[in-house]
Amino acid sequence: MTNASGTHSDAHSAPAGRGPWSAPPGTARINPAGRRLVVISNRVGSMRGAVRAGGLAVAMVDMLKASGGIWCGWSGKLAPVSPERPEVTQADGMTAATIELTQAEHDAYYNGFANSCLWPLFHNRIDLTAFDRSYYDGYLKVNAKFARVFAPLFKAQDLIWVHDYHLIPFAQELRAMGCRQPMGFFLHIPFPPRDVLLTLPNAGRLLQALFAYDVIGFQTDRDVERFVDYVVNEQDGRVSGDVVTVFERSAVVRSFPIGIDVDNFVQLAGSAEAKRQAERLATRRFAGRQLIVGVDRLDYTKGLPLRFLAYELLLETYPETHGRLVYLQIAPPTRGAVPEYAQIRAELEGLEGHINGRFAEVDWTPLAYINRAYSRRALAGIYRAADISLVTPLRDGMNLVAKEYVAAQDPADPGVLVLSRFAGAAVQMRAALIVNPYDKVAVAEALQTARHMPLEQRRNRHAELMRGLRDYDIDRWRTDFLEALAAAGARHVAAEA
Ligand code: ADQ
Repeated sequence: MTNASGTHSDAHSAPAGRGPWSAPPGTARINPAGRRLVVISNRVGSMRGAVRAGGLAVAMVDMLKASGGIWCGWSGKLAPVSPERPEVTQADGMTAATIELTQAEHDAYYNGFANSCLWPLFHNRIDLTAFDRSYYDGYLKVNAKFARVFAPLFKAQDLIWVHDYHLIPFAQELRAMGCRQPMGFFLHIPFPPRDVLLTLPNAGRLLQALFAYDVIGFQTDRDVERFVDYVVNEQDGRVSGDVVTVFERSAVVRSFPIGIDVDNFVQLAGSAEAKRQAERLATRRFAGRQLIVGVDRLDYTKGLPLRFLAYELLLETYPETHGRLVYLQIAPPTRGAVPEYAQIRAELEGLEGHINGRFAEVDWTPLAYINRAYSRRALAGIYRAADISLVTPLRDGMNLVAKEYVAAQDPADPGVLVLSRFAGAAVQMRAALIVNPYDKVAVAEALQTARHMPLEQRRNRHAELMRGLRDYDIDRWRTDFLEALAAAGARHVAAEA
């Protein structure tokens, strides 16, 4: 692992949870040193919604409750006129502050610049990237509005943690209003290579906006390297240790690979609902057959058409799989207003029909493709029942499904993870079967290897993967980030004194 300076990063090797607000393992470790935490993301998760939405939202809520913090963002609702004041609600020691957006704001900011421009671009899909100036204007306006509406809620001692590509210019807007709190930004998606980023007409301005933050966090050291490559070679930036200086500002730039709440997922997999779900799969639909599972948001970055084709190739190459293997792909639709998402949906339906039409028998359907979301518990049961998990994104910041699958396994008889080398998770999960998702022959062969992997090898790989999951879990991710942010804030104070 290398960091911004090309030296060994401590992001993966520092002891977990040793921050000023760390308590012994097993107790709530998050207590931001007397400072209140403010989280800003596109959408705000409610506590009930957070449990459904998964580990990340739960981790945020825990952290906010521990500091009496605030979570700010879009309410998820559209209104004819967007208000200038947030709706503030309080529950269980945390505050949620939300605003509604107009359809036009949402179209330009969310469907437009965030999801039709930055999302494809950062995932190396220049071919799908819509460079529309009106999208960028709308994006800047909504970021400015977020800053205007939420800033009155912030206190001088707060730590401000901003999430993801929707909100890159948010801190710059706050700074222009005179806010001096420590501000950190975490990018959940990959950072693109320099040549890809340079296709964005306003890349320089966007990158300059990032330097209003004190800490800029990425999923992996590869993302850090790509970011530094751009800043040094295109903007004359300087790097010293993990501090990058450019545009007359300095920021700490580091990787903070996101993890999961491992024990919670182990417990979920042992819950009554998970067991019911697993039994349902084992005794009814997939009785006596090996099960491959894929769980992804329906998104063109997840590599689903190629994955279907790799499965088809497996069925074609190894006729002994017929009647003995089922691939269950769960993919709930997202971002329906962006045309590429409707296209991928239609493409997958066509491929599903083609594969089942070609290979199915009256008593066997080789591919089950389901477009719905499941509860965390049901999902844990599905993972547990699966002999193989197929996680083959073409590009992914991290990929939490790979981690959840491993945590849900029975250590005595674990399944096998087949994982794309282009998921951030592949950096840590070397004991998975790592594949090139563009190479359907390699993916089909990995599936065949997984089908026949001896128990001892499965156990060894699983144990190693679990060690990695526990070493860098969600608690360490949030603690490391907040420590870096608090330290950057302390340096500010010292510099200004
Ligand atoms: P995503 O692109 O959404 O996240 P991922 O990391 O796999 O990708 O997270 C998806 C989450 O949604 C998982 O927790 C999964 O369990 C859940 N999920 C998926 N399908 C589901 C279904 N049918 N029912 C219920 N739950 C479902 C972005 C980045 C990733 C990065 C994360 C976190 O694109 O690279 O890992 O943020 O930083």
